[in-house]
Amino acid sequence: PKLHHIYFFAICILLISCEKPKKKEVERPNILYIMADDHAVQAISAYGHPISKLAPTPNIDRIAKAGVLFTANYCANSICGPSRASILTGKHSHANGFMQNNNEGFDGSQATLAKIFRENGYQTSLIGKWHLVSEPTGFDHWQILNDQGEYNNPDFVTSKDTVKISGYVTDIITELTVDWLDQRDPEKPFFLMMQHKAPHRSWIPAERHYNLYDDVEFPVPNNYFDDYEGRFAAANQEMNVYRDMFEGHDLKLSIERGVDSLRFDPWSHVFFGRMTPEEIEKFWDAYREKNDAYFEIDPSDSVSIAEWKLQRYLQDYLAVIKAVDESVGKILDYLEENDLVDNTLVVYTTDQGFYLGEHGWFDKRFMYEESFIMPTLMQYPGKIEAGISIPHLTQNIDFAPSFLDICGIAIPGDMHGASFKPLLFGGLAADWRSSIYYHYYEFPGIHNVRAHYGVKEERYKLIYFYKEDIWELYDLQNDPTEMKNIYGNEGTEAISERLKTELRKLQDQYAVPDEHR
Ligand code: SGN
Ligand code: CA
Repeated sequence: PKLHHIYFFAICILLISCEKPKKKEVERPNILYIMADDHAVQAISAYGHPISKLAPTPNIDRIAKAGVLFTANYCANSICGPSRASILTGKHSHANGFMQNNNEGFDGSQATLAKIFRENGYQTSLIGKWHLVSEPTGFDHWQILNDQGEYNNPDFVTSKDTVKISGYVTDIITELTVDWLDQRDPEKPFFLMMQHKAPHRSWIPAERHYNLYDDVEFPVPNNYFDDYEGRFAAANQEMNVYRDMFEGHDLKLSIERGVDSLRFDPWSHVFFGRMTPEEIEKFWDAYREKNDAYFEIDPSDSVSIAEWKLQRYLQDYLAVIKAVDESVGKILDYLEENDLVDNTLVVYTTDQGFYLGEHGWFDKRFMYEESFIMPTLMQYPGKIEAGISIPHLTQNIDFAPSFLDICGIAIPGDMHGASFKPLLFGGLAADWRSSIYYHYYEFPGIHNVRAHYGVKEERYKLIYFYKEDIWELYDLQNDPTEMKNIYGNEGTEAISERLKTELRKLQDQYAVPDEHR
């Protein structure tokens, strides 16, 4: 071939390669943040707990398969509003001002994830549970449940009005989310928070799941009949399944065999008060027979009664989660059908963990593992390797800086959290933190959990109930269910001293004011 032929071919190749449609830059991914309320790690099958094997969550697990499972992500304050405030601000409770559920409302004038995303050209949307009392700020679109929200025919609040929407809360939130995705501006990235009420108390399943787990017997935790020896606050809570659950409201028991009337239900306005007569009839058709089984138990057999109550609790709680899992499946399918998978960081998490009978409990609040840990899964194919797990100590205060970092947005200097982007993208993390700080404030309050703060390392956890001046120390390696408070035991003094120093160091680092130490 002559030289001018070679030139000709070279120019052709150059032109063809130039003409290739340029793939859109994937620098600014969308963030699809899915959060449940009170979803325990024990109830997500990707985490492998025995309970979840009997009630699997195949759709939530898809996220772990396609991406990452966080195995040591913890909240800063194990209760709804405070956890949400920490997520939005990247700060511990004392700094964002939302320290307990009962307060005047989140200070929406401070910097939040939604505001920062919006300022950086993102469309921002919030659908579902909010629970921060004041109106949301920083969202182009928001449609939220009223306070805790209701399971059946729930009210949805917007800046304009409050409207009752027919249907089951989890399904409605999913539909509203899909509707919003359909009408969004496809030219701009989005930051979307889809926040379920489920599986929050009082665990009312979707009608189609009323009988889902009737024939399943869930494992009873070894410490279901905990005697709380050596643990003052644990002994004084009011969140015991067999003592504190309301037999109507929570356990959905009938007053008598075959009688379609609930036992004690102090908040009927959120239960039958939200249902149509036909829906109430369907409820009884599903529960009448299984409620009758309760009357077969000898009332003086307190162990059998307690175990029956645990089974009912878990059957309902996990049936509620079934609809959440279906919701996640619908959303993931939507991303696939609309070519959004590669360009979207999907997050699945919850505001805090939950007890499924461990220590005899439901609810949360304590710094003990089950309520402290937050199940957290993320996918971002191409960027996050599929099927990995992150065992590092991360916290909900890290969400805001991490999401911003992943989207190439500068992290405000006053956020407490750190970006875990390097951990996600396979970078080195030699200098990642080795301890985390926790602080629960809401006392006095429902469930009677004393205020406390503490520090957790991989192996040891030190907790201080500061109003009572009581310390607890746990060795999670030898005592993973936190049954033995070894504080003050011979030979543990040096560990306690070291952890106290670490605790004060963290309080200094986060500038915890003296009044909260
Ligand atoms: C309600 C629940 C409590 C729960 C709090 C806080 N009772 O008061 O059991 O601890 O919410 O939950 S209920 O029967 O009315 O649901 S949180 O998730 O919002 O923090
Ligand atoms: Ca919650």
